[in-house]
Amino acid sequence: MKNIPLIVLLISFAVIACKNSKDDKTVNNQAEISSKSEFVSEFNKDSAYDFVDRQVAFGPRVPGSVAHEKCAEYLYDELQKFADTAIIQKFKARVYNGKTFDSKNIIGSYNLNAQKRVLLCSHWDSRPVADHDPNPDNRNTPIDGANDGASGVGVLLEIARQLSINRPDIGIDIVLFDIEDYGPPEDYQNNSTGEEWGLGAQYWAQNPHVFGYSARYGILLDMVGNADTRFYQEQFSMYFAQDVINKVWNTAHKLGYNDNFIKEMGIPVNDDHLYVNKYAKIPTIDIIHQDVDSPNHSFYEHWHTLNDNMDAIDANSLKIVGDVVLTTIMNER
Ligand code: AHN
Ligand code: ZN
Repeated sequence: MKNIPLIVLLISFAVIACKNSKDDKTVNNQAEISSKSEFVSEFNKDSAYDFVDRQVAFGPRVPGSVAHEKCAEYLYDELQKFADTAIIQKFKARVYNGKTFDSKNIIGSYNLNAQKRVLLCSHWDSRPVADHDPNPDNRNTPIDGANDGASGVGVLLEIARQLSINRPDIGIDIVLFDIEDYGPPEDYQNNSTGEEWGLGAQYWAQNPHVFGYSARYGILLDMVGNADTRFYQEQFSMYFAQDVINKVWNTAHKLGYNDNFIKEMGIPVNDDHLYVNKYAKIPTIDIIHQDVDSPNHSFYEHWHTLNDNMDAIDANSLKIVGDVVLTTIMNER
């Protein structure tokens, strides 16, 4: 008779103990959910499309042109509206044929005093020649660069606008590089070193806008606006910043963008991120469309042709990239 209450007592303790541990777990999970996965992107695809359109409307943003000058003012004004500070970094760039251009990297920053920072970048100039155009008569004509240039900048301007509404916990620097696309034409006969591209990024990476500048990581956007985007894991990004690739592609898959962010190795691309990795030593990835079946260097089909115009831009693609990048940075603490 004496033992029965003891057993009952023990069982009750066990039940209570079990219940408590379950409750604790539930509480912990809820705390985790509310502090971490709460962010839902409100990236607006029409707004992003409009930011692309506005740049293209100036005409080709070729270094030395009036359109280039006017577009620089526009980009600076937009960043000044949305970021805590905006600055223009002026420099002279010498291109492959010996010509020199007054050039401008345009930079918008949030939370200037934050130690933890992320760099977002894209190039804003457009190519002076359509050297890959199917029609030989077009090959000396400057391109709109709706995808090659304006798309990445359009996504970053919409991200800038979003960050002005819903502020990030960390520091963010949006750097729009000038004079990426003044590399030698396809038929250029002289030797080239490969370093004739990405001149704005080369300058910034060796002369950052803030002395001793660093960031945890960087994300470069290049050709992110065509329909049916396919982002493979670009090879220099894998070499320098595999953790960043994993973080971004995992975020994309959580958002359901598995068909656009493909977890397979792409080709290496000599792009702005290479210099940010090499000179600024910031692990930086390149989100860039690659068409592994295309004859046109695996880039998007209208790459360096006159068809790289607004007709080639799909707002849904801008949204996919925008959601992924914005969600990635908003989940940083
Ligand atoms: C080369 O073709 C060597 N680099 C391509 C980088 C680029 C040009 N991205 C856009 N336009
Ligand atoms: Zn280009």
